[in-house]
Amino acid sequence: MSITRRNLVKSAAASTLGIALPMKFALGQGAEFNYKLANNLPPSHALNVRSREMADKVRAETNGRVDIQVFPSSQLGSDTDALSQLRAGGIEFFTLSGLILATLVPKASISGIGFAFSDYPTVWKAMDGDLGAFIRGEIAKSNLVAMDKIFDNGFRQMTSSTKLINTAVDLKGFKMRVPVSPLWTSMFKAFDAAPTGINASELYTSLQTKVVDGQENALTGIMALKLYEVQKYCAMTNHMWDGFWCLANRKAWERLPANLRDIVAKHMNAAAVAERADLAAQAESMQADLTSKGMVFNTPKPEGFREKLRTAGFYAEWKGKLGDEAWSILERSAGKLG
Ligand code: X2X
Repeated sequence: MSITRRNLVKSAAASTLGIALPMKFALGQGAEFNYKLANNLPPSHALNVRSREMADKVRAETNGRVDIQVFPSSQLGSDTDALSQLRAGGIEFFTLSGLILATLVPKASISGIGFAFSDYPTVWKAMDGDLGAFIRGEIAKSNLVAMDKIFDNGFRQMTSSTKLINTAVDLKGFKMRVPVSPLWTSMFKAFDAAPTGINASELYTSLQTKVVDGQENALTGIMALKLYEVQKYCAMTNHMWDGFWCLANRKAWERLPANLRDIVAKHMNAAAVAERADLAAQAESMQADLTSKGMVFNTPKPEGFREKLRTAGFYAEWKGKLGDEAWSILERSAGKLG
């Protein structure tokens, strides 16, 4: 069969509907549980590719009883809105950074402390180990359920439309977008920047209209959100790691019979693990891809940035806020901080 555009369109449509299944199941009709999964990333991001795959597998393995529809790109509302809807039960599943979730679960910030993790093996050991278990315990106190495996968002880099960021001094007064999160705001205040909390849904526009001059995200996010269209420079600061907890509304979760819950959890956790590997594979070419789109990279020395956080009292402040227990779990996982 020759590959025509029409065939391609047809087969793409078929695969998003899960062609292997009877149409009734594929369209979610007749499912006992029609659940929504929201996130803030474009459909092309690995988190969405793996989430759609997860939904197909759940539909297949539950014989169509559980139908999860994935809503990318903040279609159901900004992160702040979607979190409220998740709590109210209007959305059943939501993948969200722990640092944004921290507006509800303060200790979920702990994994984003500046320069805590130096590499991925340390991140996954911590997040799949004691630190992750501690955070999931905190999340559970707020009537949300977090799946065991967190999705990767990546090590974050700083971009700008106006100038290269070489040292912490370059951040002085710099109009920086940060996600709506106490930790993010506090960290960029400690750098002496001028941070503004803006949801991902408004990020591109805020850069385009120069409400802010810069932002920070992992290269995969910069690519997926097309930020290279509105940002010129990228400083490889690796100033923090971030991930997305896959959260469920507790009532919606407990409405699922235990055997179905096990199937959903299994596929959601597998999706997160697969997405981590996708991002790792993409990391090798991402800088070159963004360079070909016109971005200019530099690699600042991290010590000066770290020192700035230390002298601004950032580590002492957050140790106080998060408490000795959380801090010692983090230091046991990641090494001495501050
Ligand atoms: O809002 C962001 O910058 C993003 C997409 O990285 C998060 O969800 C934290």
